[in-house]
Amino acid sequence: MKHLPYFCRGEVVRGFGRGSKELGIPTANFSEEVVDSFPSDISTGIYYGWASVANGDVHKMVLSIGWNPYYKNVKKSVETHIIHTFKEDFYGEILSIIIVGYIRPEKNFDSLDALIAAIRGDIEEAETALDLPEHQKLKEDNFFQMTNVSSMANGH
Ligand code: ADP
Ligand code: RBF
Ligand code: MG
Repeated sequence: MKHLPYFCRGEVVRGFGRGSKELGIPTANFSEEVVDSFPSDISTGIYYGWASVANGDVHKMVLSIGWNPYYKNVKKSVETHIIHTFKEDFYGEILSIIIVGYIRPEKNFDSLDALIAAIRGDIEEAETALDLPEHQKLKEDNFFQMTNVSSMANGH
């Protein structure tokens, strides 16, 4: 798929405030500037990859790019669910991600339960795919070692 792997870094901002509460699946939202910096022709939909918060450990993640048809959003969002249990929220921290693979397009659902079931399926698919050797290499990528702004200019 065009644009993959895609490297991205930015601050975690407050989103719509319904991720963890309603779904039990918190999603770290990127700021509008980061969302607008994405290639305009990158497909909306659900992806998997690697994520690190504030220079911490690298974890598996699933990512949603798009308009969340279930909630009829007008503004495009980029939301990362990290497959890891964190002790605390990390609003304001820098989130680094590598988007590795595409799972499916965004869909509308008849119920919240159906949306949650679909996301659970995405997480399973991500868990399996990211165990492949070719994806393990990206987990070790230098991108996760360089976190200050000047190194970003030299890197990806
Ligand atoms: P919001 O609508 O503000 O994005 P969410 O309910 O989606 O709220 O929760 C997202 C927040 O939860 C993140 O910004 C982060 O601070 C926190 N969080 C805790 N654990 C995770 C996780 N595993 N993945 C993503 N965010 C998490
Ligand atoms: N929203 C949708 O409306 N349709 C989807 O198919 C959809 N798939 C998602 C898949 C994943 C892995 C994640 C993390 C989110 C997905 N969402 C989807 C977004 C979800 O609606 C959003 O996280 C909540 O609205 C919280 O902001
Ligand atoms: Mg969120």
